[in-house]
Amino acid sequence: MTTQQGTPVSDDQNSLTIGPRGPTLLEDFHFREKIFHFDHERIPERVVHARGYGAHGYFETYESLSDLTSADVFQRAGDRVDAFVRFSTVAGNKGSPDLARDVRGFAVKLYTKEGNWDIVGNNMPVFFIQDAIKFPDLIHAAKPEPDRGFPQAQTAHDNFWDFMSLMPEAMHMVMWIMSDRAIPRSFRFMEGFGVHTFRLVNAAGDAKFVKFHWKPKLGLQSVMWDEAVKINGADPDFHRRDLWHAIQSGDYPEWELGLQVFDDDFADSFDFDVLDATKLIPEEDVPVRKVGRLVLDRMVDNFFAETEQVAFCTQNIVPGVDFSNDPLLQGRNFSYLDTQLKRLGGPNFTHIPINAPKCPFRHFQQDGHMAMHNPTGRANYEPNSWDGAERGPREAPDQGFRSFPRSEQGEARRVRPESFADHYSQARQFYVSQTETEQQHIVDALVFELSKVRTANIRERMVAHLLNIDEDAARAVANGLGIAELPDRADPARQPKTDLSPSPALSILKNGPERFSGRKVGALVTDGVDAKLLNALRKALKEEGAELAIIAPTVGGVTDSEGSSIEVNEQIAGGPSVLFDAVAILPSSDHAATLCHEPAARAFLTDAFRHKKYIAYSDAALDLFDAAGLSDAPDDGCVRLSGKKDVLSFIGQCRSLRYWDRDVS
Ligand code: HDE
Repeated sequence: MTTQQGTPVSDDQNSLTIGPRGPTLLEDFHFREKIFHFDHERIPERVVHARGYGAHGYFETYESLSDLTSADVFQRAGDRVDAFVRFSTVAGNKGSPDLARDVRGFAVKLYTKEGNWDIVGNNMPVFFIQDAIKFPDLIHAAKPEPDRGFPQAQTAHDNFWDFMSLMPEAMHMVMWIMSDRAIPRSFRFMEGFGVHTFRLVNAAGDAKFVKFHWKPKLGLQSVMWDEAVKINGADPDFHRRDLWHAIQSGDYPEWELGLQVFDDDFADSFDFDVLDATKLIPEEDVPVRKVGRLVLDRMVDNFFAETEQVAFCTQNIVPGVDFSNDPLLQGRNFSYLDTQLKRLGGPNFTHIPINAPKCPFRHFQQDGHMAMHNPTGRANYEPNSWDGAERGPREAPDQGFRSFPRSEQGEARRVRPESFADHYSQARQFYVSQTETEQQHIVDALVFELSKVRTANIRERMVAHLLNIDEDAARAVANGLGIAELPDRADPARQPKTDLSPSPALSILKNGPERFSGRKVGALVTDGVDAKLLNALRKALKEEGAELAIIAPTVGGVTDSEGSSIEVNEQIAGGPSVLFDAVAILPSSDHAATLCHEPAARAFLTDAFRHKKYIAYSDAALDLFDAAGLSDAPDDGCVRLSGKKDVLSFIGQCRSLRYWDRDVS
């Protein structure tokens, strides 16, 4: 061990004092340096998206897109560039739980040969507001109320819904955040969206509009709200642990990059303005073309150095990509550079390895706090008349980034475009595109959140907006809130369209996985567990690409029916069923009573049942069903395991993730 200066350290246990009990000496430079450094370990957390988790990987292009864009990353099939991704929640602070009802950030940095390209997206394709000038208000309203400092990582409070109810433009996004999209099962099972319309520009200078999509290979999956609440208690790091575990065990998560490409004609004919970030373009109207894949295959070496210090900036684009006039995007292009200065403390944050380009870079920018790369040689300006190495870099008119030469004109005014005035049509389209189960979840979420709102007026204003979206939903929410008389419908700036076709791509349940891979079964076992059955289950899950976790009365291990010792992953109280996608209840007949007397074991089963999970069980488990008050429970979503065939049919069922038809009333 040395000091930061490299001086060898002889004693790191005791500070330097006069005599064994005397005062500490100022000359103890080792102590002074150690404490000084510790005192300065923190940097400001991100003002939004503070809680996040990052991983490394690569992006691979499927085919040349040179007809569409000159971006180097898309020129050659099979080309790979390094990538870094940070997933996040928005409202909570750095220590907030992973399963907050919230939008998830999906920020991707591609280290291309022509510079870093950041696609700083979310897991929802639309946003709350149309103009960046409202962003501070939105975030202030969502974060803890300033006088009391709570609630943390929750939108279920008066300030948030007060603001929402006064912002009709937010209604589409309200439907998204009240849907199961806001409580994903894992980062691995969620989509990402660039949200804004961007441009792709080819070598000839022809431009098309584009929207970016990330499609998870494992399909979409979310949890239920009651599970989310319980997961937050049982494992507040559920999402980061999931990503860590998947990557460490070699099960690398993968997303495909999809492009929705369209031209001015489509933009002009589309029902909504493509510059309005509260609108999406249904995939049924403009299909998503898959052009490459993103694979995450390496965790960071150090969380702070990489995940905390990574600086995403929407303005980091590369030749062949350009912005649109979306006013939200334009505002972000200002904000991200600004925020990095505050967070990372100086203008040289690109010198931090995670932010540095991996391609050669040369410029005349110099000095400043913590400067690591300064120009070498004599010239630090251009033009200059020096030769050779002293001359320094020069601009490259042919290869360098050129903004798409669009023409703009008009008066400088503060005005919201007329074409942004429809606030309800796509909110309705989203709602009617959901399955009945998903619609019920949206209604339940609205009732839950608005029931936390103390001001009756605010609750009513929200119902007044819902009446413009779907009358049945509005009535159901009003009922849930105990509003006897429906308020008048909110006065819309433009009459909503009620005839937009449903878009199946907007539903999670219509876009689930084909297999159970990447998921986990929790098996609740006791001593004497049927060895053959457990092995068959473990083997079949492995073949499916899924995992088995063993939950038992003690963590010290259990002995199976053949006398072998089985490693236990969780003690019952620490491994509730909310942590698993499906469960197996496999006590031996000699020890079933132990489970029946254990409240956590009964809760394991009742929760799995209530959360509509597939449940495999052995004969002896029926005692636990009785003890849990579920004597009549075994239904078509419960599979009695007596041999290998049953194991396979259980896994076959698990592929549909939940038994939504279960009646839990
Ligand atoms: Fe952000 N956003 N944002 N945002 N955002 C930040 O930049 C901002 C918006 C998004 O993992 C901040 O580095 C404004 C939309 C992600 O490090 C800040 C507006 C979308 C992340 C900022 C928006 C996003 C951020 C805070 C309204 C989806 C986390 C820390 C115009 C398309 C990136 C930071 C990471 C972070 C500003 C709206 C996504 C303050 C002004 C829309 C994923 O610059």
